[in-house]
Amino acid sequence: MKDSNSANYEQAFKILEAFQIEIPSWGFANTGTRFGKFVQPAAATTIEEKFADAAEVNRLTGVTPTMALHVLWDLPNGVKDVPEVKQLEKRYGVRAGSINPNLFQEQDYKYGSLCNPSPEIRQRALDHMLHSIAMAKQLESRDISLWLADGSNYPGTQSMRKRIGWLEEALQISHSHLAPYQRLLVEYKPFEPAFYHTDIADWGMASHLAQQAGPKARVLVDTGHHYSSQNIEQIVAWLLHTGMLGGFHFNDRRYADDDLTLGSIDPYQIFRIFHEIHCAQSEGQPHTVAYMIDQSHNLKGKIEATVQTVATAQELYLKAALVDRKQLAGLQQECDLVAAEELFRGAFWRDVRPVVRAWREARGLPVDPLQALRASGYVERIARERGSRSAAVSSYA
Ligand code: PSV
Ligand code: MN
Repeated sequence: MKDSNSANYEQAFKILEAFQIEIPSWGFANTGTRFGKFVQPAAATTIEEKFADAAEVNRLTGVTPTMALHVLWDLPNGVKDVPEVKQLEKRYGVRAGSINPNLFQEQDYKYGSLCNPSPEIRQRALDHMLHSIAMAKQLESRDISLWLADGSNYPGTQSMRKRIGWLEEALQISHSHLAPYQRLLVEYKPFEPAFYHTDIADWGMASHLAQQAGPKARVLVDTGHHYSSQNIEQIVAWLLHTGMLGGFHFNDRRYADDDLTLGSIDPYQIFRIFHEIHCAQSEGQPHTVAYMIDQSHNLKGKIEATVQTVATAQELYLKAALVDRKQLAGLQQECDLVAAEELFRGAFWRDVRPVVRAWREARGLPVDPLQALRASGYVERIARERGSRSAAVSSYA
């Protein structure tokens, strides 16, 4: 793409216009590792502060109109908190996005939630699911995004097969409570906090459960939830092919689920994932794919890391869209490996930053959102205002 070629700019602008990404409320709160927490004076400690930070990211980037909410962290009083969230939506111009039930914090869930051997605890977990769906309806949120911490640590201590059945049943019941416009996204993760078996360990299990649950259930791919060197774009290709891709939790990782800034370790991987999605779309397979971020930073500034992630996602999405897919298909057909690879890699190496800057300018957005954030003094101001409170809060929320 030549920077001076206005036709190409027009195409690129259309692509950028179509891209939005959801930011997580928990990305603005204090967080840490299981060894400790490094508090930041600018961290949000209330739902209002999270909305304010989300609004700042949206002001700077223009592509983050929704914020994912985690039920116990953001809506601790359940539906009673909905009116406040609605007011905050209006005040800050950011809507509630996906609703994330929380089935991993209560003491009852030590041996599992929806897969707990105790019918009472399973019922409690199911009630929480239904309550989360009800809240999502009141907030007009489309996606209920389910991640389970369920699993076991020692072989022979749980019946994996019984637990599959319990899960199927719970997800079917949950699905039957969805409004027509809603979806149930099933997230998988191979380990942590359970280390012997996880009840929804991979995309195959998630896809099976989603299909059993009903037609509005899909799979959620968290890029951090894979073994090292796993081919995530192939998983994405399969989920697209089978119509089961629901969305992403984007982050990057070097080892386990370490929630690093998107593209910081392997931007080529995200490019390859986006390429699969663009291919499916251009082949006339419409998919509703929710792009979401799942990162909680404790070393980088939270707002800065979020803006950095959003800008990186836009660049990689655009690069992947600019692959000449027609030409690539021809080269693949001829098995011209080197030419195909060069064409593919060539798109990855293209510097799309000038066109993204031009698009921001055309939209009246700051041309360099990171620089604009620094110049705005927003982080310094909230650090002054929130400082002592933020240091005193020692939980995720
Ligand atoms: C679990 O590791 C997870 O990816 C789930 O999506 C949770 O909701 C989120 O992280 C919490 O940070
Ligand atoms: Mn996740």
